[in-house]
Amino acid sequence: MKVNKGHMGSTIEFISSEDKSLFYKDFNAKSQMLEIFNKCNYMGNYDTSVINFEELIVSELISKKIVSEKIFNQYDKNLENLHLCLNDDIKILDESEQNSISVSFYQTSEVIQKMYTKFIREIISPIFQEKIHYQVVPTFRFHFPSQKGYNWKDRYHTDIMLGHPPYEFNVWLPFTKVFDSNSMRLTPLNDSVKAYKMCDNNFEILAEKCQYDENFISYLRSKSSPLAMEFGEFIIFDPKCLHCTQYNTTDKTRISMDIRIMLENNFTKYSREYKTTGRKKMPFTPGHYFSTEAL
Ligand SMILES: O=C(O)CCC(=O)C(=O)O
Ligand SMILES: [Fe+2]
Repeated sequence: MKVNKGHMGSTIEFISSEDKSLFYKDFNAKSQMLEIFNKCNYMGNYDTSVINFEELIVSELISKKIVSEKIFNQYDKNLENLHLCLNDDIKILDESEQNSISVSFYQTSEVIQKMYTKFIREIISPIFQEKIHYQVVPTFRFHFPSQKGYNWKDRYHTDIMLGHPPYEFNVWLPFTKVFDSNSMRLTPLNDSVKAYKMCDNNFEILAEKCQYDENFISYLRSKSSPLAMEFGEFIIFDPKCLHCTQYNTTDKTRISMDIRIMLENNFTKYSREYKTTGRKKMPFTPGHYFSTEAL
């Protein structure tokens, strides 16, 4: 029996047929990735001796008492071995594909917050001609091998189906080497658009097909591939590119950060109001989901 799981039921809702058609006006707007970069994703890198998230994450894990320094040292001070230093219960994933460590990183020390804005200001912002607003609270993901609670098919999604404005850019960066199933799978834009068409551009249908339609899942699997990246690299991708976390069958922990950014002038392009679909209904505007300041 199909139950309302994953993105099913938490997809964007329209308050009227007008709202719906305004949404699709935005959804069908020309891709900014193609306009700016002429491709649906852009890979870049930065100097990890200047922007060193790795050492700050280790200190944060120790100060949050998630791991003890002594045990971490025993496993070569290597974040890829983090799963070996932890009890199983804090690795369990919830329905929104997060574990308690990722959730605890919604609040981080000031040094991490400063490093985050430094990364945006010095690495991401110069890529664009306009200033950018950035997601205030970045998502840190700790993705462990054979994680308990992962009892679903890889759930392909676009953040747009969860209420995000189609004008965002997704930015994703690993703090460990990422490969095979410990990484995120990403689908090119043209294949993602084909997948939307197969679902009549309806996100409830998409959410259902992603979990229960074997042909659809194999279509996406054949078109997508896992990001193979190192600490010090980042990728910016079109928000319409379907992507998913995978069941990690490697023997390495993956730690990554995902954020969304918005060009300063893009807020004026919204044809409707965009809010998170969860309980908080947070607007995707400066001073709420996005930073007040533009860097
Ligand atoms: O890192 C992952 O596995 C998923 C990230 C994601 O969904 C995103 O960057 O929007
Ligand atoms: Fe996502």
